[in-house]
Amino acid sequence: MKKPLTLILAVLALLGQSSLFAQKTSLKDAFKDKFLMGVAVNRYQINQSNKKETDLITSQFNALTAENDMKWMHMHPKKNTFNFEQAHKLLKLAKANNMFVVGHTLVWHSQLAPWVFKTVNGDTIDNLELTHRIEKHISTIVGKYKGKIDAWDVVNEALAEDGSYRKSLFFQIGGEAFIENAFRFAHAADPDAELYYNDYNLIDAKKRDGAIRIINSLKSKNIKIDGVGVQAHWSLDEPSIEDIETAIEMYAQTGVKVMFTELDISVLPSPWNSPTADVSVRFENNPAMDPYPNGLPDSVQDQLAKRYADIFKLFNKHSDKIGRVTFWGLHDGLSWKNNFPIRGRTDYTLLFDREMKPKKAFNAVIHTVKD
Ligand code: 9MR
Repeated sequence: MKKPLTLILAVLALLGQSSLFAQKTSLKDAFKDKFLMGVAVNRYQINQSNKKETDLITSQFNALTAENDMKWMHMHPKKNTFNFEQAHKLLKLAKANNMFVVGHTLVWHSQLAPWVFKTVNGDTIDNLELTHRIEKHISTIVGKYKGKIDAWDVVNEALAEDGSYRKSLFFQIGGEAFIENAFRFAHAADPDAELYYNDYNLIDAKKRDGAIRIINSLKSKNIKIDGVGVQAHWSLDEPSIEDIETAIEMYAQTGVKVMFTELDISVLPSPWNSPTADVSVRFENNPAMDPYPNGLPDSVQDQLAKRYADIFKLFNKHSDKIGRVTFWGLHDGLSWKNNFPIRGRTDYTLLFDREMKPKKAFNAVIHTVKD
């Protein structure tokens, strides 16, 4: 009689421990031997306006990215005006909590300042002037944080969906050399900072091959690039685990680290065939496109948890190639997906709900390490 009872008690204790494990373990601790776990923070969070949010950020994550505040329009709004206030505050929060800091982002066609491509007369600048402006932007900002900001998304979204260069004004004026210039200037300003190329849809074969072309081209010219940032704005079924795995392996073969830099999983119907992050495209809202305004049904909650678990199982398998996984927002209420590609919807993209409570997906992610 004694033995079975002891066994039952032991099993019960184990079961209890396993669910307690998920509740008590933080993401950063659970994945400490795998990769960094990061989060994108908004202005209020950088300002530490809400203690509950600050506590969640610092207890769960060990890497920080500014969701908006370090983009060109904020840091360099006029030709001779730089604004360092928010970046300083971000660093303060990060350093006080031993967190890795990613500078997002140096050269991007979006959230730019209107003066960047214009002469004082309103004409479009030439390549030489563009190169000077990119150099000043990068050397001033990266130089200011030399030895403090650990890594930079040097160039963001320079590719079109077919893998060719996006026809942004950076490309139209500067040609493909604007990319290598940006990496050169960043390296010169802080030789120790990690430098990344960052983009969305980087699992799709054509765009993936475009990114590999950029990485190989930089490497062939001896220009430092340390990582590729796969943004990872994904859905419940796209991209497939197989395609994500192929991309991880192919990127790793070029010799760079793979980073998942803006992870979120939308559970809402998409007006497109494939997920994207091109913020210039928007659609009208209607009830069919916004099916869960009052809460997520359990069945979809389960699907989301399973999708997250499948993704993290794959990440764990390839943790030798992955440097960091960053979630694009702290909790569902703050996800940019509530307003994109349709404004005013209710999405459930992240691991914490609108009350900042861990969702099933959180436990599922933690359990991929434990199991
Ligand atoms: O999450 C950001 C959102 O608050 C901004 O309105 C938007 C404007 O372009 O940028 C979002 O972040 C983007 C990131 O900087 C680059 N990759 C795509 C992200 C989602 O648009």
